[in-house]
Amino acid sequence: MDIQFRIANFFVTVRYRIYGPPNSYRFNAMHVVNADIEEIFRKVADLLDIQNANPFRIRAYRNAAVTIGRMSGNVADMVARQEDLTELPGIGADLSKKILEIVETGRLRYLDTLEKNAGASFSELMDIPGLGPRKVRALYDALGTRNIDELEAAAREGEISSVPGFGEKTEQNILKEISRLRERSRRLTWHAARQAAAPLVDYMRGYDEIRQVEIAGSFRRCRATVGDLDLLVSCRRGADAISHFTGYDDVSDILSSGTTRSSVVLRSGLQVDLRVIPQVSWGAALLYFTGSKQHNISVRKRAISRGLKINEYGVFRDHERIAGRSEKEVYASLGLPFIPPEIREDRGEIDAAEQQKLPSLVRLEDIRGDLHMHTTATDGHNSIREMAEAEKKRGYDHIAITEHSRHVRIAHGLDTEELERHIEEIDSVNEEVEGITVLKGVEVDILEDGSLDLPDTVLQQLDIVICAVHYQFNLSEKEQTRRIIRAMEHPLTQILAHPTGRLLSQRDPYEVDMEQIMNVARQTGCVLELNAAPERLDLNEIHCRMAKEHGVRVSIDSDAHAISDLEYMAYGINQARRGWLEPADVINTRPLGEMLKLLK
Ligand code: DGT
Ligand code: CA
Ligand code: CA
Repeated sequence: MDIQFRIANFFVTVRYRIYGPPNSYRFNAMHVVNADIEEIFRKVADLLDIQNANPFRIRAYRNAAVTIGRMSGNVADMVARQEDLTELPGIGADLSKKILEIVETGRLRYLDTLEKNAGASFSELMDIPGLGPRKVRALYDALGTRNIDELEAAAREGEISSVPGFGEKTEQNILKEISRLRERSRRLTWHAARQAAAPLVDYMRGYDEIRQVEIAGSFRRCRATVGDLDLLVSCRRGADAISHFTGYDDVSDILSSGTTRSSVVLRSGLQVDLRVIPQVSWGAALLYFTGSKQHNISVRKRAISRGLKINEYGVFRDHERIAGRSEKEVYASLGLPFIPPEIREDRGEIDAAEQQKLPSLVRLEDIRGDLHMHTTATDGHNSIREMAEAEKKRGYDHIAITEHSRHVRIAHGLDTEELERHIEEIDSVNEEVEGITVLKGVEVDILEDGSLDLPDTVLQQLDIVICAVHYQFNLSEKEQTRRIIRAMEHPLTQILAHPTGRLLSQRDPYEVDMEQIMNVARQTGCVLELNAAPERLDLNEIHCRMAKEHGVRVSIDSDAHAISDLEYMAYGINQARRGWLEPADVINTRPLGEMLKLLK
């Protein structure tokens, strides 16, 4: 999907529809989301890289992309409020002007120029994992492959394996990744979906005639990625709701529009299906459209076995509606308590409900600390003190500052001496700030052989040692597993960060035997992290549940690089709930003293 095309297309539609011809158009800053700017900057960096541009310039765009991607406030809102963008870290006058251009026009002419100069869709090719700027260039030089279709054709013909530096394995990988890419690019992260969903829900709620508004589907179940939004409303006259809906500013395409349902595509490419629901059916419809499909099927089986019929209009005995207004009522009519949307995946929740054994899922209010974050000492944007003050406001009683170790050069990882200075700074913040304890931590790199990137003498001075894999993702499953296990068995490591390394819509998890990791975690007392960054959510829900079953404890951490990222904790909670985790399974639901006792 070409982001610039999507954005520009939207602007053309809206310009003409609302504002008349382009000249009279004044931008409406609402519509460009941070992810759009991030993606454009990332593409600029990649294209500059292919063209062997100045590394400093390339780095500037990459850093800007990261900065903007990690912000939870909207850059477009800052523009609307005429705030100074150069206040953002790494954004100078030139980048600030480019951001303005993107927010105002939905495009960056500079990117167009770079693409045009290249004469090929290099940016599209670089979306394929394993293909960086150099390899894309090499393939282009050898085979003339200019886009994904041409690359796929070349791979099928076996031409890629004949290019020096590319073997048959790479060729097969490219084919595999192309099909994964096509699958992935259809889904957004939950975070990105929320950025589109929240203003839409507000807009619908703002319409007097509408009584209830809810987003159902995978979004309500808090899946890590969302295919489309399923919006339900109740309204006296369906047609009013539909015309209000299709009149929403962010709509780029109306796919269908009737009297009780309509589908549109938002400017971000996200499809929204709206259904107008009669109030007597609200609960039945909410349950049906929340899904999952498999959960619905099991619910229907249960209804049938009790001589009932269930559909999106209600639960019926013969022709009499016996339930439908609320989900609670619908479940009750089937002899079940309310089942939280996050676990409606047909993974045993109906049996558990039947036996009154549903888990008491962990909630955001249960969290007392956050054990993984970065500050200005490495690649973060706020100081130790600022992070501590912000977390104190959240009511936490402890946090851990966990900078990168030296191996992660891109993130300015600390060496031994720098870390020791950093420890002193944390000590002094602890003296100044009351009501919250700042633990001294590190996110130490697991080197290729499974050893750690800092000497034991340094690690011993810390309260929390988190270990993590940040490179060499493509080892075999056996090697990767052995590498990680060695790090977990190190007497000083306490937490394994983002255990599978996945980056949603960018990188698949590395190959690792999670069953073995779980066993070693139990034996050693190593805690597994549920990294709550929206593009990670790693452990995933299946692994959370596995951890619980293995008696392995989980730590839900924001991995914040700025104060605004601290809210990622909520995304981690969503995922933990999907994995059936209860407060007792999560170490940072405990006050500091108890939490420390759970660390090895
Ligand atoms: P997504 O959009 O791919 O992230 O996933 P969902 O779960 O939102 O799926 P979607 O949008 O296709 O449909 C929304 C809900 O509607 C789904 O979770 C369950 C319900 N649903 C859709 N199609 C069927 C069906 O054929 N049978 C049943 N029982 N339920 C369905
Ligand atoms: Ca959906
Ligand atoms: Ca749908």
